[in-house]
Amino acid sequence: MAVKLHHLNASRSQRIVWLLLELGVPHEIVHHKRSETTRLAPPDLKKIHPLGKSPLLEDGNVVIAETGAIAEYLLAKFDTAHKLHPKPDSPDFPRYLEWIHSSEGAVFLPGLLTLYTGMAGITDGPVAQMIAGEREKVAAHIEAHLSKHAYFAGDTFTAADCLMGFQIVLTDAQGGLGNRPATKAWLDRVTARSAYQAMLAVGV
Ligand SMILES: N[C@@H](CCC(=O)N[C@@H](CS)C(=O)NCC(=O)O)C(=O)O
Repeated sequence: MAVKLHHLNASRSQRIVWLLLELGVPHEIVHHKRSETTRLAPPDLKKIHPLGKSPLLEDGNVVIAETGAIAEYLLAKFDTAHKLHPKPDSPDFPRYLEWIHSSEGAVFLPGLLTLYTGMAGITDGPVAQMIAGEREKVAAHIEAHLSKHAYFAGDTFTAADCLMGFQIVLTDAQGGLGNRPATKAWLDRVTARSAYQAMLAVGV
């Protein structure tokens, strides 16, 4: 039976669409649309999971939320050959894990805060400056990493690139990449992948 992904437009669940396409896992996408006024997900998502947020994955009787958890679930079940995630004894594994979790953690937060403070009209003052500082710190950290490694986990493309992709596309769209040649080169490399292009056709 195909897994079912509940996807919200203009959301981080793009990463799971991309990962499903990279893995070649048979899947069904159920599209949900944000409210034009609140930007929240429609209430029917709460019938599937109490938080009503996307992405949400259904696999038979299993319902799983949280992007990182969904990614780990899919990889454990459908990437037994470890094409898209290093084995625990690989030297790339700790770095891979860190980026997988960073993508919803310290790396994600400044972009989210920029979005919310922008919506609230807070564009200068101490809070805006603090957020700009955090964004700069994160962008410099990513640039330093990608100056030394072709991909987030090392020399090969992994699910960590899918998960980090959304942040970097968002940062780029917010004009936050500045002069970051290694990050730009990585972005060009991964967005040229056929699975990324296929994701754009279904998952935006
Ligand atoms: N930590 C969760 C966050 C999920 C989340 O906040 N999803 C957003 C989409 S980017 C959402 O559903 N927002 C609509 C809402 O909260 O109603 C994850 O990693 O999946």
